[in-house]
Order: sequence, then structure tokens, then C-alpha cells
Amino acid sequence: MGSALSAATSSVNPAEMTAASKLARALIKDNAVMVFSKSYCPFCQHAKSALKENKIAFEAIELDQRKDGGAIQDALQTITGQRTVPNIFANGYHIGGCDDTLAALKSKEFQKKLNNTTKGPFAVETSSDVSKPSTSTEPAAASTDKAQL
Ligand SMILES: N[C@@H](CCC(=O)N[C@@H](CS)C(=O)NCC(=O)O)C(=O)O
Repeated sequence: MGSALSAATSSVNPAEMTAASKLARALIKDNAVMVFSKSYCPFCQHAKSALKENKIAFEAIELDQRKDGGAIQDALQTITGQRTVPNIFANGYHIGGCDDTLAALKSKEFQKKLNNTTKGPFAVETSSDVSKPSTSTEPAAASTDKAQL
């Protein structure tokens, strides 16, 4: 009993997963600082405030406010091994969550990575980016937040 119900739990279909993975990679690559966030998450608020205090502009998307948010979170876990939010990248380098970001800002490692002329591994074009169909899902521009510095 209940097989129909259990079959319906948290299954992201492969096409949605691929699109989410491409979108996550594109956002990381195209934004100097990218914050994957959830609107209600205090750690996300804290990390974003710290970036603003350090006058570091960033792009953020709120995964809880998007239909593909769960798929993006799954993709980030595959890409980085980190499932929690915030999940923060600078110049193609994976910084980590809130604690990691605060520590990296304090030690200036964040700023060092951000200003590094060599981009991090997540800013490197992959074959899956190249093969991205031109009709792919529109990047999340409409739902991204530009940091107000
Ligand atoms: N120590 C982590 C804590 C992050 C955390 O616990 N985030 C919560 C949201 S407030 C989370 O991602 N929970 C799992 C989920 O939302 O799927 C950090 O510094 O970022």
C-alpha cells in the first residue's frame, strides 16, 4: 500500500536535472560572485550581508522561490558535494557556505580568489556547456537579485 505515494516523492526527471545543472554552471561562470540562496535562510541573509559590508557585488537566486530550485540544489550537490545553502562561488572558485564565506572574507582569501587572474575550475567552459542547445531554458535573469551596494 502507498506505492503510488512513495513513487511520487522527490524525483527530478533527467531532463530537468540536466537543465538545472547547465543553469547552475552558467550562473557560476557568468557572475563574479554567485550566491545560491533560500529566501528564509538566516545563514544566507548573514552571508549576503557580509558580502555587502565588504562591498562585494554578487548575484543571488532564491532556490525556494523557483520551480527548478530543487533540481538546482541537487545539481549543486553533485557539482560541489555541498547540499546546504548558501552555496557561494567567487570567480569560478567554490567558497562554500556561510561559515566558509565569513572565514574567507576575514582572512581575505575570498578577495584573493575573486581577484585572481586565473579563474577557478567552475568558470571553465565544459563540453556540456558547449553543447548547450540554443533553445535551452532562459537563464534565471528574471528572478535573480542584484546586490544593492
Ligand atoms: N553551516 C552552514 C549552515 C547552512 C544551513 O544549515 N542551511 C540550511 C538552510 S537555513 C540548509 O541548507 N538546509 C537544507 C536545505 O534547505 O535543503 C553554513 O554555514 O552555511
